[in-house]
Amino acid sequence: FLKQGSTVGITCVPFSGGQPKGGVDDGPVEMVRFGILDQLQGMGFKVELSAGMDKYKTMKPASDPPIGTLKNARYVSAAAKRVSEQVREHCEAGRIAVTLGGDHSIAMGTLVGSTSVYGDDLCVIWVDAHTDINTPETTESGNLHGCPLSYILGLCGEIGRDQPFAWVPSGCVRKDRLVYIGLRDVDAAEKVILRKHGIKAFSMHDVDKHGIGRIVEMAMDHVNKDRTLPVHMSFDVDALDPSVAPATGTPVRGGLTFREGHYICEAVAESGCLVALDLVEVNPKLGDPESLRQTVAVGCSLVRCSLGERLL
Ligand code: 5AB
Ligand code: MN
Ligand code: MN
Ligand code: MN
Repeated sequence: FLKQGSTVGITCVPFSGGQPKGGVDDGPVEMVRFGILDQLQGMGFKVELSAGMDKYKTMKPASDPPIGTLKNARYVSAAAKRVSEQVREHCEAGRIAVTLGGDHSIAMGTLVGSTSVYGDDLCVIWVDAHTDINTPETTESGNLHGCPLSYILGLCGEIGRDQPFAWVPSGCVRKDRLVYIGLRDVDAAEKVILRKHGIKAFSMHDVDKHGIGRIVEMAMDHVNKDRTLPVHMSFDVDALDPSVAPATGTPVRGGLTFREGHYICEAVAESGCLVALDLVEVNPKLGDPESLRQTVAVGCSLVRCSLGERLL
């Protein structure tokens, strides 16, 4: 994994269709402008960038009426399908697949891409204030960035398995290979889903109680006891406290500190198991220029740490 591959495959996904706020589609370009590609090259990686990032903006179908409460379902599906192909190519070539979002609905694509190569060995560490596990039946907002995991784990009812998402191999990630860190805003219906399926989750309460070092160890022990399986980390920047990452669409108070967020990334890098990373929900249009700079900078720094940048 991280040790063997020295090439990082980056997929920029300027996409905001999984939620209502414009601007999150500018996340990737701002991170590139901030220098993430050069920074990774500076760390000694060869960097391969997926082609055609502008194409995402042109994929919006002429007509995309709601399916149940789901908004932009066809648009999200088309974008996520393309993401899945780009991530699969990187994984097939043995590159570490880094996807810069965009809203979190694109994780439907990144996880289909990584599991299509690594199969159900793949472990998922989902760092987020939210669980993003609403089904098309339970989502109240109808925003698909709150739903990707229900599709991936195969928890959707009929609406989810039907078009336009029939291409998603439902159940491609095993429920016992998913673990959450950072939760503090979970919908009632999502709590029922977690309990029903016994999905392992560490909330901010658990982080306060045990400390981040212990939490990451427990999370890894749950999904990857021997530290031999491939890991896909999906990092929603809103896992961080809004004082650390203010420019994001659904901020929630009481999040991870700057160091706690970085510690997770450093520990995952140290495990040597990382094969794919998503960094999503950076929205440069929300807040003043300083909030923007701070959030983009922290996003880039989380990516570098996940790929092994060391303090000493
Ligand atoms: B994010 C909420 N649960 O379904 C919903 O930012 C929020 O990718 C989802 O974690 C937040 O709309 C999605 C209320
Ligand atoms: Mn979130
Ligand atoms: Mn999320
Ligand atoms: Mn969010």
